[in-house]
Amino acid sequence: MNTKTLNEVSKFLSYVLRHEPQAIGLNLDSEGWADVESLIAGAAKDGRILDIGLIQAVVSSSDKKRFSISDDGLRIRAVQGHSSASVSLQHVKKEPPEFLYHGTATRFLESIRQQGLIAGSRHHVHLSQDITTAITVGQRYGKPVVLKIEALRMHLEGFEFFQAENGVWLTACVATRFLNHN
Ligand code: HQG
Repeated sequence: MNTKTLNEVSKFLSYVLRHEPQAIGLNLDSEGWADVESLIAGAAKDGRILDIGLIQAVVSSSDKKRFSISDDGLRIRAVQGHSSASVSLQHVKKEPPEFLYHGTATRFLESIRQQGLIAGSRHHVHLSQDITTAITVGQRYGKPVVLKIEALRMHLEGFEFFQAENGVWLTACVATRFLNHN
């Protein structure tokens, strides 16, 4: 299976499993799970031919382990990144390391300095444990800049942190007093 096809299907799965399941008449439960058969049927109505082999190939080749398939093989979900209101995934609460990183674009800095980091349309602000990942994330929106977050101090002050199945750190928002330029 070529990389272009895998990337394209991965983007489609991110779209329907994180943001717009109704675009193909799909239902997600509150933990984000969708029936694989319904996903294949919904995609087909949209003119997109998927099969279980292709879906499994996308799941197993995802560099960020974006998706997981249930043990019985019948259901699939995105492990983080949702904006869909019907989903409220119960991520594992965890004590963060001393620092976490957030990659963004320089053009957002002024607003971030005023408001802190906000989740926007997603359910959480996304943070990473390493600077390299943060740079890649920031590059998606322009000239990247990495912010260093005093995660442990936030945690000690009562802010909750979660870690998604794929290692991405999540929190509701980050106030400016916890933010530094790396
Ligand atoms: C910015 C990818 C102005 C924030 C990645 C970001 C991640 C503000 C953008 C995951 C702001 C939101 C999520 C404020 C935050 N003013 N801009 N107050 N607060 N922002 O895509 O974190 O490849 O929703 O810095 O790897 O970039 O899709 O979030 O630039 O884990 O699996 O608003 O998406 O994963 O952008 O990325 P996003 P994100 P996937």
